[in-house]
Amino acid sequence: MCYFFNLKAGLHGFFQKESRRRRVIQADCEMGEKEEEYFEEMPTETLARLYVRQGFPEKGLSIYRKLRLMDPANRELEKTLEDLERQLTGGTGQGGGKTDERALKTLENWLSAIQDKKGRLKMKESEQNRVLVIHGPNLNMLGKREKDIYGTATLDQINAELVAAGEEMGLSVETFQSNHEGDIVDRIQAALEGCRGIIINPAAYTHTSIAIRDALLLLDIPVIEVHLSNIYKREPFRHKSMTSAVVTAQIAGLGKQGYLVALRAIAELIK
Ligand code: CA2
Repeated sequence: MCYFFNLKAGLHGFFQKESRRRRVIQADCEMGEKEEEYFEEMPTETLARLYVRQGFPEKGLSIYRKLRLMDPANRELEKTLEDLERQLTGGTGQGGGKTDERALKTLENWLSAIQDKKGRLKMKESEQNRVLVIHGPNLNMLGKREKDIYGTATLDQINAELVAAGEEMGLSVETFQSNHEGDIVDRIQAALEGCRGIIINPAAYTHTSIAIRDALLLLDIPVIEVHLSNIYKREPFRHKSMTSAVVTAQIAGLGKQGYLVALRAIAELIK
């Protein structure tokens, strides 16, 4: 009796193993891989995990696929397989693509991650390098009147050039124009918060404003005074600047180029 049961159990085991082996072979054939491989290598989750961990995810994937065919109701296995396929195909969920297509996709993902990171770093860098450009009274009329003295470019054009040049230099350029002395003082005071440099054309206030001079004295960042015209070649009342003695440097007579020279100088000074 005992022998009979042992024999029955043995046969049962043999048939179970055999049918499992057949399913493996069938899985193998379905995937177009070689039959012999599976006699050498019995697919188990441990083996699949090992392959993935050791840096052979494709091998691991192939074993997981076979395991799924053998145990299609295993939800956990299904999920592991999906995750691995997603990793290998860069999130497309297609597991059957060619290896080089997958490699390309992975490289593309890496590249876009690197580009994102680079963009964020560049943004951070320029956010940290804020430079303020202040234009005093009547400069909003540039390019509209007195073109022979101040040039043909409008204030908007000058500002756009400065913003673009700033981007090239890793600077975030903010521009501000006001016809009111107190507003200019307020803006200079606000620059105490995180601004790395100032370019200022105080226009007519150059020759009169002790308030702007005092405000500039509060700062310990590079400040460059710019004038479109050469004020020393003009009427005597323009020869005196209230601000020149409290700024880092003064540029006069280069037209709109003077602002770009000043920006380059600030970029160098804050490096
Ligand atoms: O040369 C400069 O940049 C000045 O700062 C310009 C001031 C002037 O008072 C300074 O002495 C030198 C004047 C800016 C007035 O801008 C205008 C632009 C177009 C039309 C009329 C005025």
